[in-house]
Amino acid sequence: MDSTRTLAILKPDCMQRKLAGKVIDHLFQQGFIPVALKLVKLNTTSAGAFYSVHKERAFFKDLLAFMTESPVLVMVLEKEDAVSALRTVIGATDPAEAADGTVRKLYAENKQRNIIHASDSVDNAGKEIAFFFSGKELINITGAGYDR
Ligand code: 3AN
Repeated sequence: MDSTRTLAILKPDCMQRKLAGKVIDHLFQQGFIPVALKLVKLNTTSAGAFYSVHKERAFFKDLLAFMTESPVLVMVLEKEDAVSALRTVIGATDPAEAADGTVRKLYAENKQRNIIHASDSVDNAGKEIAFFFSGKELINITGAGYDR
């Protein structure tokens, strides 16, 4: 499994509050490089499939309602140890518990409206990337000029 790539989703609250630019800039400044990016309007079926691990949780129905409110920006980000690096940069699920300077501490409102999703394991990153992108959509950034 490729540990240099992870999936991030800028959630409906991030889009509605026009914070996407700020969050993307934050990720760029932390050394993440996008290798794929698209705007997606999830529906109950696709959001339910993406979050199927949570289907027994009390918040599942609310989570689907929230994730289908507005389009989301889905990105594959590349960096060394991308999965754990991005989890650190976004902070805890609950912004009240997130470390200072993390994306969720800076911008999130609560456990549900928490701005950004990031894959929680290398295994899940592979599955989540494949959920949204075909292999052809992932750019090979070696030699793409980002190392200058
Ligand atoms: P994370 O996004 O930090 O990996 P998960 O995987 O535990 O957190 O939860 C998936 C999503 O479900 C969260 N991003 C959040 O939007 C929502 N969620 C998690 N816990 C709660 C909760 N207790 N109440 C409402 N929504 C929740």
